[in-house]
Amino acid sequence: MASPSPTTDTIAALATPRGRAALAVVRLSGPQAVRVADACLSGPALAEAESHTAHVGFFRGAEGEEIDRVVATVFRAPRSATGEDVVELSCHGGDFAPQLILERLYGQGARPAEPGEFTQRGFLNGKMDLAQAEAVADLIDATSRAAHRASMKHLKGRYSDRLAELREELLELCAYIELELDFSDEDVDFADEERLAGLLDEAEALLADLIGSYATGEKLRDGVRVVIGGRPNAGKSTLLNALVGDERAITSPTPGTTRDRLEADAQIEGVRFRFTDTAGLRGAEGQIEAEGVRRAEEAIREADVLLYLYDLAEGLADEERAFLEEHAPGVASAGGDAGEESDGQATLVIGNKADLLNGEAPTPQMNREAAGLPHATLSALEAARDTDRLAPVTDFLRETVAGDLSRAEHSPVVMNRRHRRHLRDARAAVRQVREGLEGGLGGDLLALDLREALDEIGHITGDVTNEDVLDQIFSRFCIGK
Ligand SMILES: Nc1nc2c(ncn2[C@@H]2O[C@H](COP(=O)(O)OP(=O)(O)OP(=O)(O)O)[C@@H](O)[C@H]2O)c(=O)[nH]1
Ligand SMILES: [Mg+2]
Repeated sequence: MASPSPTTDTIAALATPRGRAALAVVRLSGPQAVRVADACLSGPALAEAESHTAHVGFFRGAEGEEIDRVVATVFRAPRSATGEDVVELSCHGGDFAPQLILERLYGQGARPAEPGEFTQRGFLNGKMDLAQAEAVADLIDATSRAAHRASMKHLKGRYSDRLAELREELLELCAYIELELDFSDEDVDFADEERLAGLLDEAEALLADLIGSYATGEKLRDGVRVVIGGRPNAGKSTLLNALVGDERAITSPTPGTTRDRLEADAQIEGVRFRFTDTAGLRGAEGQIEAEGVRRAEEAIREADVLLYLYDLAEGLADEERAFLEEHAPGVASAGGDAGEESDGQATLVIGNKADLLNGEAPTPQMNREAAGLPHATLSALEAARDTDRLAPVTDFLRETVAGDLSRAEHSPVVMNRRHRRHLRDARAAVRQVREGLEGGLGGDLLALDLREALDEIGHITGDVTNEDVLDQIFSRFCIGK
């Protein structure tokens, strides 16, 4: 994006999607917003209008012809979303009125807004910090109720509050080190060192908590990746179809029907689950099949959750049990763990085709075969017709995100990779302070590392930033936002 000059340019854009609709909204922001709108409107004189008032009038073309009847709402600087004068024109939707209106506004001196430019101006004018501005984009991009809820919380500033808390903590440390102590001095009071170590612990704990929350944030933002694995003919594709309520995958009694990964989505409890059906795992016979198996294994490695299917009548083969032990160490993580790297793969072993057992309960031997992992019996075929029968699977899936949902409800979760990077760098800097302290480093050097940690936090909130980064962030937005 060209470098913004919010004090001079007036920008205009359509804030609603193009195409057939009852209404559309065209936004104007900048010092000339009111003048430009007034030049095109007959009826109200916005120049005299008070802030936060709405006015009905005709929007006219260059020749004075009527283009549309609109409602113009005026927001005066600084009490607007951008902090500048803003006029919002509600016009009729469709392909023509909004475009004609925009062209006329451009003719009067407004220029087309870049993606995210309205929000960027709001940020530059102190209306919100960068983390909140990014939450606006997340809110628009949300593909599930859970993601929407989490971004809404960020927008309301709860995440920014937590970052402010962290900043305070680091500033206190800085002050302590810079002003009060010289740790290279032999006579440093033991109590002072204790206090400093305590402050470092608190800062590190706050950072660890935020960094650890990214695993949850990622699941809420992109969905939980669930892979359906198992041998050929186990009923994987049948289960996928049942889970998404649609005949997405081809099923057939011929083993080896599915050759490639196939993805389909479903929402459970407001969370998006992204299911991947895979080729059956077996010693491959041909090149295509070998590639299918390779892709299946890759999908299994990448997933948050593995649903491993086998045919109850056949039981689990030795190599399957070995596979399960290797790929799923039994860490049925609920995702609520604060540790960063400990998010193991939740695995449910499913004995399928229970309908063929003629009502016989699965034998203890079958349960033993689950390699110590959670186990359920199912008839994917019947579940496809009657979704209530999917309960053993959907209950398990619900359980795997229960920790994430409760975490997102009670504390801020990091949903942004850029933020995680800065948080990790901040943690590295704090760790360096601790090492420096142990190595008897002088206070001025320790303070340098702390300043670096503070800078990293500043990059998230936008207190420390540069134009390129801002451009990159705001270019993710839609035009008109
Ligand atoms: N009776 C019964 N048949 C089932 C059940 N689940 C799947 N089947 C049948 O088993 C056969 C194989 O099912 P698929 O879903 O294609 O199996 P798959 O695991 O995807 O097989 P590949 O793609 O070849 O690896 C089909 O004929 C299904 O109708 C079940 O619960 N009960
Ligand atoms: Mg299949």
